[in-house]
Amino acid sequence: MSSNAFPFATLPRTGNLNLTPVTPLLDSDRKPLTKKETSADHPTWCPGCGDFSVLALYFKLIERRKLWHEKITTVAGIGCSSRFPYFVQGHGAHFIHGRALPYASGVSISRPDLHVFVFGGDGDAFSIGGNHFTHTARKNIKLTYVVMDNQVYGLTKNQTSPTSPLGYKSKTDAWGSTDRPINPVKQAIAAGATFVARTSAMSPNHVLAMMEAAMDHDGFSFIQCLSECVEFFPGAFDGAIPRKGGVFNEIAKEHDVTDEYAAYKLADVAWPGQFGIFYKANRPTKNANEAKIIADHRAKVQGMADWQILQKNFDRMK
Ligand SMILES: Cc1ncc(C[n+]2csc(CCOP(=O)(O)OP(=O)(O)O)c2C)c(N)n1
Ligand code: SF4
Ligand SMILES: [Mg+2]
Repeated sequence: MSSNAFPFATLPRTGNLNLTPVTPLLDSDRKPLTKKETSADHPTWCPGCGDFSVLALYFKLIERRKLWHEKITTVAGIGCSSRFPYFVQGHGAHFIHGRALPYASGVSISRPDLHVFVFGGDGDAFSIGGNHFTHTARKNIKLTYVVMDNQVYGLTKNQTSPTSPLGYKSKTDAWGSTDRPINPVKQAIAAGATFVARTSAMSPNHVLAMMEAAMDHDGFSFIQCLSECVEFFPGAFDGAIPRKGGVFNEIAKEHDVTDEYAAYKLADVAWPGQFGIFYKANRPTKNANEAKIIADHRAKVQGMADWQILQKNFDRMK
């Protein structure tokens, strides 16, 4: 056949195409990624923003847990905190405001080899995304959701959020908020989340411990992480920062994390409250349930062509 039949084959090569076979690298031979290899764009947060600390600890988690670029999956909605995926070198998506969880659920169910991390803010999670939070929790989708709670809408420059305290003055509540704030930990437990924890960006070792425990949990793991907005709500969490005269009360070792009612009660302790794992339960994930339905169905139609499967379904509907 003349080369004219395949004109594209005669095009000059622009790249350096190396066709020498390469020996696949074994995971055991790969080195953990360093912060330098994991960081992407320079974060655009205000100097001193609590979100820097959460990002640094995510890099640390990636290094400790030997997640390589092709396994890193970082999803977020919209907000200052939700800019997170831009700063991480790996798979990621900056999705629609409040809709990070449905998107991440699809990734989680279709790619069981990945652990999906979702980062976002209190507005993204509990205002516009409030319904998705409830349903992702009750469905027990396997992923880790870290809400960087600064008790304000930061990106849009100071509106009252669902976690802003009573009396908080903002552009939407010039005379102080009169709306009772939600308690994210209580909300998560009530919605059916199977791992519920609280931490603070000002306690780095604690954040890392919570993220590691969340990652190891087979189900929906939720972490409320207090993260100060130094621009619009400075000093919001001083009461939980020991070097500022506050107290960081870790949950007592005796607390039974499988006791839902005890967890709920503990979550209700007045500000600055308690920090650590409130609740943890083993329940089947939607990932496992869906995988079983698919496997059972595949077993029933084994050996059949696609059109035969379709015909069978049509016949059943007659
Ligand atoms: C559908 C839609 N509604 C409203 C907005 C405007 N908006 C962008 S971020 C945001 C709130 C962000 O607050 P939060 O989730 O607490 O994140 P933070 O900036 O505080 O980290 C709002 C209302 C939007 N982008 N899309
Ligand atoms: S506005 Fe607040 S939340 Fe946003 S980057 Fe600045 S300090 Fe952080
Ligand atoms: Mg916020």
